[in-house]
Order: sequence, then structure tokens, then C-alpha cells
Amino acid sequence: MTPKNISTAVVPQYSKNDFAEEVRAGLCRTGQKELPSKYLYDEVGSALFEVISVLPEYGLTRADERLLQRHAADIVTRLKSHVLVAELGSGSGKKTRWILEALARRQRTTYCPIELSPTALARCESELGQIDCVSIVGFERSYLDGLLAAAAGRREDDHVLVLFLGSTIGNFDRDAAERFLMEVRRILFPGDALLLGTDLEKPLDQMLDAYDDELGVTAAFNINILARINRELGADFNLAAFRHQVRYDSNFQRIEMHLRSLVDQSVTIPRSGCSVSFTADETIWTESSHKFRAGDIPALAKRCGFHCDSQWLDSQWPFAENLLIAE
Ligand code: AVJ
Repeated sequence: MTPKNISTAVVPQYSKNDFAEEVRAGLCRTGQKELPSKYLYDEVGSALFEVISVLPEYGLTRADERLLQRHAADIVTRLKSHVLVAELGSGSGKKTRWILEALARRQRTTYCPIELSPTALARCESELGQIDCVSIVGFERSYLDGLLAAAAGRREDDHVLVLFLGSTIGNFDRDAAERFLMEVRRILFPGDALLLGTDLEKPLDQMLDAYDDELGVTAAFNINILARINRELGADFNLAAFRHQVRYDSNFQRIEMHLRSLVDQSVTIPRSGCSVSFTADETIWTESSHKFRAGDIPALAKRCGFHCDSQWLDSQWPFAENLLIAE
């Protein structure tokens, strides 16, 4: 393994050039303007998401945590012994703790959080570094590069358990999600496992409220992407001239977050080398959160080279943890 020293890593999450170029590509295109949702998560955006995850309207994170806490023992008994755990996104560490503690009761365990943000990696290490019989090796890489590097460190009789929690898979378009799961599968050996968290379809009002909370935290989370473009690319977005908007597209079974321009206006983005005009009511599409049906997961798993060994559903907030085994 070639672990990065997670406490001294300084590589920025994305190079400024990528950000400038992707902003230009997303805003200067004809048709629906869009921004990649990964750019919602700078320091401010990540802190706002932490607040979202404790809002009464947003039950997703609590459901994920409840399921892992309640069923960790059951989940790990379904795994072959000697497990190397690789987590895509280091998360808050809270929910991962249950799995690691359950595994460490059986054997010593290596935990490889994979995360582009050095701050998040460092937090993960301080949160989970104290568990007996668990050693942490962080990878400051993108998901697939990091997984490849982490899996390369497996010992002969190790099985890999990939954790992809919190329904982050829902941020991918359906076909991109399938391609991504196939890529994960290609890195794994038969018998390796993927624990996949998926938020499930629920009554419309509940879904809309979860992304449009009364306090306005999700609105701030969304508008922060424009503030970030101002901060990092020297743009002159007037934040008060855009409004957070949430839609549910039942065809695609997804929540969409948009930023709606309240007036005709134009914005200059110097470090992207462009100006962008907006007509009143025109939107920038900033995120999709696809929702799933528990019954559809086994077929999805099959198409990607896995079989669905078991599912655990939350009774308070429709959400599923799915244990997929590589075929
Ligand atoms: C962290 C990606 C799962 O899609 O529900 C929360 C992000 N966006 N509120 C989600 C989010 C708006 C969240 N994920």
C-alpha cells in the first residue's frame, strides 16, 4: 500500500482550473444550465450538510445510522472473515463505527477511508482511530482510484468490504450509477462485498420537505455554490437574486435542486473567462438525489455483477442498506 500521510496531506480537493472549466461548461451551455453537485461540498457546504443531517425534515442520515447500529452484528456475520474495509467517502465516522466495532470483535481490521478532502480524512481518523484492533489507512484519492489502491493492499485471504453509505449513489444519474457499480465490481474479486445505502421513494411532501427545510439550511447549502464561485473565481453573483428550488421528477424518481434566477440578469465569472445571462425564472440545476425501490435493488445488483445477499429496511424513514456480494 502507498498510504498518504493523512495528517499532512495538502493536495487541494480539485484544482482551481477544473473548477473554473466545469463552471464555464455548465453555465455557458445552451439549454438547461447546470453545476456538478460535487462542488456543493467545500468547507462551508460540508458544514451545512452536517447541519442538514440533523434537521427534523431530513431523516436520511438518521435512518442510515439506525440501520447500521441495529444490524452491524448481523451484517458482519454474512461476510467471510479477514475483511479489509474500504469506504467511499469517509463520512462522519459515526455510522462506520458500528461496522468496524462489530468486525473488530472477530478479528483485527484494516479500514481505508477514501476521500478527496484532507480535512474530512483527518476528522475521520480522529473519530475512528481509537477503536481497538482497527488500523486506519486513508487514501486521498477519487473513489475508484482510491479503491484500486486500497484493494491492492489486501492480503491473500482478505475479503474486501466496500462501504458506500448515505445514498450518495443517488447523486449519480441512473446509467452513471450502474457504470460506477460495474467499475467497483471490476476492482473486486468474487465473494467481496459492497454495502450500499439507498434512500427509498416516500410520500411526495416528505421528500420535498427533506430538501426544502423550514429553517432554510438546504437553501443556504444550495446557494453556497454561487458564493463559492464568487469566492474562488471572482464572480459577481448577487445571491439575493437567486432562489432555492426543489422539484420531484416522478419519471426519474429523483429530487432535483435548482437555483432560480428571480430577474433578468447577467453575471461575470473572471477566472472562468465568461459572462452568463439569466432570464427571470431560468434555473441552474445543482443536484439530483435519485430515490430507489427496495425491490429494484436485486436486479440492479445483477446487472452490475453482484447478487443482493440481504437488505435491511428502516421502519421510520424508508431507507435500505443492501449487502451486495460480487459474483
Ligand atoms: C449526501 C448526497 C446523500 O442527496 O440527500 C442533502 C445531499 N442535498 N440535501 C442527498 C443533500 C441536499 C445528500 N447526499
